[in-house]
Amino acid sequence: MQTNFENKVTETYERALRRGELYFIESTIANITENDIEFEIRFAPSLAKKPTAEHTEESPTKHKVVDPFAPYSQELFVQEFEHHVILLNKFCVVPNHILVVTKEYEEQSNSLNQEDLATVWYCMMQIKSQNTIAFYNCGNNSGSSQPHKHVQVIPLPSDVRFSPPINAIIYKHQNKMPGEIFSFSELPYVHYVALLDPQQLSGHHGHNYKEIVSQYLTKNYLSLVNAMTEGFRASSLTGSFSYNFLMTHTWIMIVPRSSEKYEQISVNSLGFAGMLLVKREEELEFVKNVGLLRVLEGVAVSKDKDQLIDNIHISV
Ligand code: B4P
Repeated sequence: MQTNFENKVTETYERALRRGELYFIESTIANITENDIEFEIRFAPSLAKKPTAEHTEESPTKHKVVDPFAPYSQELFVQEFEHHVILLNKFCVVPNHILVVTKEYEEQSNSLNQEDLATVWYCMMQIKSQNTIAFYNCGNNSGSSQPHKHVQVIPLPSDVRFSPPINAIIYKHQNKMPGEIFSFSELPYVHYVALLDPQQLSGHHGHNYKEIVSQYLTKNYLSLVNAMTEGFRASSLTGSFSYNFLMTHTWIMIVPRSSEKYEQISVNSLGFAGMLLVKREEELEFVKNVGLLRVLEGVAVSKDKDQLIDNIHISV
């Protein structure tokens, strides 16, 4: 049964689509298997025509970039919270793709805070008819195109066993202690994962539920951020860097980034969920030829020590 929130998302989506205020981008899925994981490559040719930045009409010569989230389109508005608004994604590849946007402008390179995670988790919990994944493209090399802080939540198909595809590896490590940080030998790039404790996330905390759960999520998110920061410090290099953060109902993952693109392929957080998006036939062929893990390794930080140093130099 759909919750009020889910109904509002669906109604707003259908109305905005009907009125031409939102674009559903048609795509096809190709699967490729590497290291026993069946990855998904989404091919969305019409996205290649999407403009990459919006400019103000009054001063086109100055190329002032418009913030699409302030003011946001009322047609895409779903719900307001104390610190956030929930909007529908104007250019979605899957229906009901929502954005959790800060009301006050904040940089997309900032860390997530407890309020961000509380709102994102609320949205994920309210979408009951499908599983969801939340993601945060943090920093210039993360695949983000909008600098106003926003976390995204997309519904996942319920009929696919490993959805998102990266679950194929995560399910092999269900014996890990919740909160323990680990990584997978199958993946060639630096990443940090932790399982979430179902007991901590259950609804048995009474009226303090939101506070307790968001504290728990923040603690786990920050421990991944700290593990990543320590990894960089261990190589005696400092500086801010970009990363992708992923969260499902059962695990969280962080992947430091060295660059936005590998050759022509731009990768955002969903690439590391095992769901890469490509916009041109040549890109699809390129990924199939070079290998998807090679593409991901190319935009992340290779586990290879020498490359780790090189990549960190690029990203600071
Ligand atoms: P960012 O964090 O800045 O970047 P992004 O998700 O990589 O999206 P990008 O804009 O680079 O789009 P792309 O063509 O690569 O997110 C900004 C968000 O704001 C995006 O969701 C964007 O669509 C949205 N937005 C922009 N203008 C808006 C407006 N005026 N009002 C409301 N929302 C606005 O990818 C296109 C879409 O496909 C993205 O949403 C992307 O997240 C999604 N996608 C990528 N891989 C996918 C996959 N495997 N499966 C399903 N969806 C996928």
